[in-house]
Parts: sequence; C-alpha cells; structure tokens
Amino acid sequence: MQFDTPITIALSKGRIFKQSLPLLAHAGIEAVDDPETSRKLILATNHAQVKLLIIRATDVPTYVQWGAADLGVAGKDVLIEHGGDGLYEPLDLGIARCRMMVAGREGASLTGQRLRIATKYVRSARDHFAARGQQVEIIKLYGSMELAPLVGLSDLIVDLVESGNTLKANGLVPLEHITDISSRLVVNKAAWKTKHGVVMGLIEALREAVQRG
Ligand code: PRT
Ligand code: MG
Repeated sequence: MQFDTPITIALSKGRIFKQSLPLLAHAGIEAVDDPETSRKLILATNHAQVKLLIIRATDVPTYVQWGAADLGVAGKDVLIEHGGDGLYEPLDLGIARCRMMVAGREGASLTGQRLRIATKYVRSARDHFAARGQQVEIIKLYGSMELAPLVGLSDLIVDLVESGNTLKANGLVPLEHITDISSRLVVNKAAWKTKHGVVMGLIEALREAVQRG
C-alpha cells in the first residue's frame, strides 16, 4: 500500500496490539518498536506517514472521535459503552474474542426486581436487563468485578469471559450470555472523507487479512 497522507492508528497494548500486528502487516504496516518494552506512546512504523498511538483500550474511541487518531482498534464492549459518536465501524477484525456474560454464585437468581449488578459495562448491563423489563441497580466498578458478589457488594456481575478461569478461581459461574465480543476497526468520520483513498485502501487490506484468517 502507498501512504501519501499522514495516518494515525490508535491501539491498546496487550492482546489488541498483538493480534492487530499480523493484520497490519498484511496492509504493509510494521511497528518499529514493541509497546510491551518501549515506553513510547507514539510508535513509528516502516512508513514515515503512518504512526501508531498506544493508549488505554477504553480511550481508543475517544481519540478517534476527536480526530486525534484517524483510525483505531477497539473491543465491541468498549464501543457499546462509548456510544459510537463521531465514528464509523466498518470492519469486524475478529480478534480479542470473548463473551459478555452475567455471572454470579452457583444458583444465584437472575430474576427479581432491584437486583444489584456490579460492572464496568454500565450501558450493556442496563440494556440487557431493561430488554426484559427488569429494573436493576447498577454499581459501576473499574475492575476486579469478580470480588463484588463475594463480599456482598452485588448479587451479580456483568463481565467479559474468555476461558472462564477468572470466574472459576473466584467461585463464580457464568449464568447468562449477553453478547459475543470481538474487536472492530473504527474510523473518524472526518478522516473518512478527507483521507478517503488511504482509509479505503487500509480497510480493504485489513478485510482481506481477516478473510484469510
Ligand atoms: O487492562 P486495562 O484496564 O488497561 O483495559 P482493558 O481490560 O479494557 O484492556 P485489555 O487490553 O485487557 O482488553 C482489551 C479488549 O480485549 C477488551 O476491551 C475486550 O474487547 C477484549 N478481551 C478479550 C478481553 C478479554 N478477552 C478478557 N478475557 N478483555 C478482558 N478480559 C478479562 C475479563 O474482563 C476478565 O477479568 O479477562 C478476564 C477473564 O478472562 P478468562 O480467560 O479468565 O475468562
Ligand atoms: Mg485488562
């Protein structure tokens, strides 16, 4: 691919960066530094015009919405909570897959009014229970949700589950599937127009990489 205009791509380190690398490589983009060892927040690539921003997973939609990054890779969980203002979401990259689940102690009740739900995913949790007419109390947490039912902070949690090991290690079980999660390519709405050629080229190269598997 030719990059005749500056392009900034926002990524989080960890699983999203690792799993995005082979897809970006298919589009001819290779990072010069490894974010796991480098402390740099802006990574150069093999193309002078292409830069990678390394930021928190939950901040990716914000950088892209405001045009500080032209494109980004973010989990569907994060995109649901952000709401999607100022973004297009043209491609499911099929990476960083997991499931959003309701979990709790074995045999915990899922019905009843005023259940307390501890979660980082406030919007997803509220919508899930509201869809069946259940009013719940959402307790917003920023991590380690598994602790909440153990100390009586909540009846249930809504969290991401991959292997199920984290739940198991804390004596909890998955009780209900909410939705499958994967990471998506997001594009700033203005960049979609002003950098149309490069953005489309990049989307097509990534789409091809995803289809190849
Ligand atoms: O870690 P940090 O606070 O910086 O932010 P983050 O947790 O949002 O970022 P990161 O890099 O951990 O996750 C980025 C994205 O990866 C998320 O937004 C999801 O879309 C996706 N993803 C895929 C996951 C998981 N799998 C996952 N298993 N994100 C988190 N987890 C956590 C989960 O919350 C739970 O604590 O891993 C634990 C469960 O894993 P198992 O294997 O024990 O079931
Ligand atoms: Mg994490």
